[in-house]
Amino acid sequence: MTSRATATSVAAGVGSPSVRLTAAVIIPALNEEAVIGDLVAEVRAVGELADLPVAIAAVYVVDNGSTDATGARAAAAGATVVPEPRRGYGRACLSGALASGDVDLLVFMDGDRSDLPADLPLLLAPLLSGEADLVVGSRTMGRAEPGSLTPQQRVGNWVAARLLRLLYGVHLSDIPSFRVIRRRDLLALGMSEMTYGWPVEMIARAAQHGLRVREVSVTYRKRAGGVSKVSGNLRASIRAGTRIMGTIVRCRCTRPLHPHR
Ligand SMILES: Nc1nc2c(ncn2[C@@H]2O[C@H](COP(=O)(O)OP(=O)(O)OP(=O)(O)O)[C@@H](O)[C@H]2O)c(=O)[nH]1
Ligand SMILES: [Mg+2]
Repeated sequence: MTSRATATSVAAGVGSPSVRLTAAVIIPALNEEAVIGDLVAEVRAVGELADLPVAIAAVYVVDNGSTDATGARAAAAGATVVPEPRRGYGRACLSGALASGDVDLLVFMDGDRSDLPADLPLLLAPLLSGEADLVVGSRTMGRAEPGSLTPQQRVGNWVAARLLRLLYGVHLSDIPSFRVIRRRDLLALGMSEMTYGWPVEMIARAAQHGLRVREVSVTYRKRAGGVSKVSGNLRASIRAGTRIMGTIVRCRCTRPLHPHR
């Protein structure tokens, strides 16, 4: 892991190959003790790659009120644990973003080890070359392992992506968990959605702010352990789907909150 002190940190330098930007990886986690240690180790291994174009300053696991050993296992694997007892996927992501301090980029990925940290360079490339401001990893365009996405997830994500295209002109094939954005851009979006609407709010608000949203193909793995909280549960899936669609429409009709600092 490269410390921030050893990396040149110039936020305005995105697009300049001579500047090595810093990144914080933020992992929201609720009862993921079975997999969180391995995931943090994978992220740290990617951080050690000599040719990684950014310096990973820290890995933040936001422990969202877990009742198992998620926090302890994340810490043992080398993550900085951010306690966020108020439940909600979006709330956990925002707490991680606010805790991350003065880094250039924020990387978000799920805590169930479905996203592949080794794909990080693919997500970074369009942002570092100056072609994009928010990059998301499409699982449907890439390689989703059999069983990693349920049919209802695929249909729901497709509908959400069409709605985003219709209302915001953003062309995406998926609403994924793996994302990269400049920290200052994220905080300027004034994010307010605290549950599963967070990813679509990020995309909608980014489009409203004139940020360029791009997707790249990534690999998506089947949850390696622990209990499925959303996609494997019909009621939770309907609740999440309703929240996601409602957020897309709400963002079209309302102004964002004041920027976070
Ligand atoms: N459900 C839920 N997940 C949370 C919460 N806070 C953080 N998370 C984490 O958010 C990530 C996404 O949730 P998942 O349970 O993987 O949702 P999913 O990928 O749609 O479905 P499954 O993987 O089948 O459970 C995981 O890392 C969770 O541990 C929360 O309040 N509720
Ligand atoms: Mg999952």
